[in-house]
Order: sequence, then C-alpha cells, then structure tokens
Amino acid sequence: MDQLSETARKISSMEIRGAGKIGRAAAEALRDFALNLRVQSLEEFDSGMQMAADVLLKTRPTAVSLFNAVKIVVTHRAKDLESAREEVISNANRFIEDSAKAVEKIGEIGCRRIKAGDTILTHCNSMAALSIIGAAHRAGKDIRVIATESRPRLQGLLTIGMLDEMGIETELIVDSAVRSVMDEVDLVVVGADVITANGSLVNKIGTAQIALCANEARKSFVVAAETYKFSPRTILGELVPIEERSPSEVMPDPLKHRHVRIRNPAFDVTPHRYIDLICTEVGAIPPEMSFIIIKETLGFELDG
Ligand code: RUB
Repeated sequence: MDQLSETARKISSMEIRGAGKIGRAAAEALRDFALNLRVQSLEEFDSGMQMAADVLLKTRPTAVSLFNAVKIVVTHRAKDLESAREEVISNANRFIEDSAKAVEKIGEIGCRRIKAGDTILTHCNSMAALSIIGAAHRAGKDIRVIATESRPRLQGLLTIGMLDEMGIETELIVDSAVRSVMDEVDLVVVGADVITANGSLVNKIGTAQIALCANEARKSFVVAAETYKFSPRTILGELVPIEERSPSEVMPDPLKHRHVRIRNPAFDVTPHRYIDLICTEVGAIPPEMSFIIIKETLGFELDG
C-alpha cells in the first residue's frame, strides 16, 4: 500500500505528469500492488484491487489515460485467485509495453505530415507530440520548433530541454506570444489528455486559444494521442471533468485583495472543428472518427 500511496502522491503533486506517464505509473503501481496483495480468495483480491484503483483514480480527474489504464489492468476473467493475480500482472506489463510502442508509432505516422524546413509550434510537454517532432528531425527534415512556456507550471521548460537534447533548433515564447509568431508557423502539434467521442480535445490550458489562432491564420492543428487517451465515457454522455488546481501554482503569495480570487483550471477544450488530424498508433484520423476508435479499441466501458 505504501508504494501505491507514494505513486498516488507523485501523480497528484505532478512529480509524475503527462497523460501517458500517468497511465504507465498507475499500471506499474497496480501490478506491484497485485503482486504483494496477501489475501485468501478471489473476492478479497478483487476488492483489494478496486480499493487500490480508487486511490489512483482520485489523483487527477481529467486525464482519461489514468482511468483507461486502471480499467485495462484490473479487468480479468480468471476464476481463481492466483490466475487473477497473474492476469492483472500481465495486463499491466502489456499496457506499459504497448503504451511505449504507441508513442513511437505515433512519431512514425505523424512525421509524414511534416515537410522539410517546417516550423512547428508545440504547447506544454507531450511525449507523443515530441515523438512526432523527434521523428521528423531524425528523418533530416531540418525543422524549427517554437515552444510555449505553459504557465503556471512551466512544462514548456521541460519541452525545450528535451528538444535541445535532440539537437533541434528551438525558440521559447510566453503563452501570450502565440498570435505574434503564428504567421511563421507551418503547423501546431500538441498532445492530448482526453479525446471525446465527437473528436474534441482536452489538453493543457491554453491549447484552445492556440487552436483558434491557428485556425484564424489557416495553419494546421495536429494532435498526437495514443488510443487510450480517447474517452469511452463520453459516448455515454458524460462530460470530461476539468481539474482546477491550487491558486498557489498561479501566485505563491496569497492575494491582498479581498474581492479577488485566483482560478487555476489546468485543461481546456478545443472543439473538433479546429482539429485537422489526430495521430494515433493505429493511424492518422480526422477527429470525426473518434467514435470508431472508442468502439473498436476501448469498447469495454460501454457496458456500464
Ligand atoms: C500535460 C499535458 C500534455 C498531455 C499529453 O499536462 O497537457 O499535453 O498530458 O502528454 P500536465 P503525453 O502537465 O498537467 O500533466 O503525450 O506525454 O501523454
């Protein structure tokens, strides 16, 4: 339980962050929990796993990768305790392996959309988006990247560090400079926390403004998303909860003004009509095909 609580704490505090890494960390924590769970019956095992799942699910409400990872790992068809344990462990290992492969495949697929000499704008810090950018660079396409700072947590600083490691020419801008540079940009590439059934994107706060700017300047807007970033629950009519984090992330010192409060929504929604393409590991799709991805790859949730 200690290890599981520690993973939950790290996800809440964003020591572990980014939808893919959150999903993989949850799968690892559940695998280790299953391995060490001392119980006598299948029923006790299932209720122990459910309790562990609930601890993880409370950490970050928006990222559906967490929900999908947990569901994929704990779902088993075993009829006895030890087979259930084995199945959960192998589910977790498969999820971790598939998710890493998916990021690589997205790079291969997405990089075909990038032309030699392109300038790419990216926001926040997405492994899937960076996989596309890295693959284009390795293919010798001579690209340049503009990365936003991504207030308030400055994930853009992680991004520029990773781009620098890859040897990619990069410029850092403050979030409000997006429109000023958009004329120099050929395409925007961002990651995803959630893709809904109608193909809309939930991603780091600021993404929707960037999509509006790109649309107005007639630039392509590309999303990099593994299939487990798609939300089955949105087919059932559920809305995606948007996480509001602590005001102290925006301003460390409490405000002196009595009538002012600080708000810190962590994600926003980009309507599907501003998205040109979603690059997944099973192909590059228009947002309108999201429903099919959910039905074919994540149908498990549709029974309730
Ligand atoms: C991270 C964020 C990323 C997506 C995709 O937000 O919005 O764009 O999670 O990342 P936070 P990846 O920093 O609040 O977790 O492609 O790495 O899964």
